[in-house]
Amino acid sequence: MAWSLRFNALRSNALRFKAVGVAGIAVALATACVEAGAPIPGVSKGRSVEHALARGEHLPAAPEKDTVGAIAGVVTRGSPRFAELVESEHRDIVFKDEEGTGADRLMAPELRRRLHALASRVRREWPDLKLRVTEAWDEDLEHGGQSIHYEGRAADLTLSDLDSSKLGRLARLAVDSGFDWVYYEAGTHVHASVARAQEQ
Ligand SMILES: [Ca+2]
Ligand SMILES: [Zn+2]
Repeated sequence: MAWSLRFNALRSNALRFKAVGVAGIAVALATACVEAGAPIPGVSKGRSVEHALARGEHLPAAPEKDTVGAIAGVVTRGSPRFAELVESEHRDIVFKDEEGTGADRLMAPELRRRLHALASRVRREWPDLKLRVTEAWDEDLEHGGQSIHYEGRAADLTLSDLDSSKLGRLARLAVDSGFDWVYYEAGTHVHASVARAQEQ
């Protein structure tokens, strides 16, 4: 049937209508006829979906180390550089702290400043949700290589509802909050890092 061939040719954003019967098919066909760049059905106006980062995308396009600088060394607990880390006790941020050590709350001052700015943007965008930090300073060397986490200059972020469909937008808000390098790294979180203060 002609309509089924056309239906198969629809873009994926229209396929969400496929299960709702004849009326839904009519809507889907109408969608296929509009020009590229038209609003996506089911997405409210002003949602800035076009400004969300795509999964696997990072901004800027340059590699992280070229943007924020390589770590000078791993910061270990009790070392002089450990004393330079600061703690976040922001009430609008959920800290996962699965380690039970409080390490997720510890970070470089320049990271905390951006993190708190992002927490405010998150509350404005989603009043019922909070920013969630699953990792900041990492003393367990779980990130491999010369991770920026080892200096407390990177954070792994989600929202409190763990809804992965919002991560692209969260990544954009991180860019807007002044993080120097933002990566929608995987379906599970956004990684965002900052340059050392003297490099800014
Ligand atoms: Ca953690
Ligand atoms: Zn990370």
